[in-house]
Amino acid sequence: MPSITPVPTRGRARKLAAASAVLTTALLAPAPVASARAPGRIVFVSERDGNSELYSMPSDGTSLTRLTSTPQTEIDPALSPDGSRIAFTRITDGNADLYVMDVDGGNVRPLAAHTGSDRYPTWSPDGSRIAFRSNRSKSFEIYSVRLDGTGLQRLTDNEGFDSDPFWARDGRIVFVSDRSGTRDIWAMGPDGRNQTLIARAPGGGQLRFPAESPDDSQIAFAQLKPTGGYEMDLMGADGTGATQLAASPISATDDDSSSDIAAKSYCL
Ligand SMILES: [Ca+2]
Ligand SMILES: [Ca+2]
Repeated sequence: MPSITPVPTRGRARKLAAASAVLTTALLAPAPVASARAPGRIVFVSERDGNSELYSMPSDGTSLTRLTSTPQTEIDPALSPDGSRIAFTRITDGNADLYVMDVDGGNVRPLAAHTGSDRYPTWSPDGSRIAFRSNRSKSFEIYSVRLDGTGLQRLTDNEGFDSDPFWARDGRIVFVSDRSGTRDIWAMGPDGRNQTLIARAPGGGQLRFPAESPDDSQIAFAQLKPTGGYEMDLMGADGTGATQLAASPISATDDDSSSDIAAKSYCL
């Protein structure tokens, strides 16, 4: 059982939902690792062809489509809510920028480019904006931008580490922040208002990559241990009832490495 400290913030009753989670890491390449999923289709990262590329396949695995073919590193795929587009990170000469392409890999266009580390795109429920994290200012913060790259907004503003946004279907953005001393799970409105601590990490550990279930009743997340291993956990959206879904002894590295852990989760 993971020792998550819940922070009571919301008392409304929530129904349970069956959930599964997938831990992914480029360290496991060339085996495909799921990174995003829409009904009937999985988009994922694999190094099977020499460097990191994006692929998609139907959920039954009967076919495979290679979406990128570049010498750069493509990671962090995120399907749009309507399944027509994919936002992703491309790392060129060590600089991570964001792009959007059609679901078949065509029509690639830039979304957010800066010398800072721009990563972890996540779509708004209506598909009109994408939130991401960047250290283009003094520290890692969460931003959102329109699909054409205009209308950039900074949603967090503090000295700490804010990253790993997940835009939930109820409009809130769930994310990670260490403003309270450890990397904990927070949530905020789509405009950055009402930033609220959801779950505090146990001593020495770090919580990363939260993802809320479609009915917003549960949050899956990665917990990185002080010993270097990690596990995938699931808890209620109010931070209560944390349970372990999967664990791995693989050591985690810094979040900007292409070989670091990327965890995403999906409700069945
Ligand atoms: Ca590539
Ligand atoms: Ca960049």
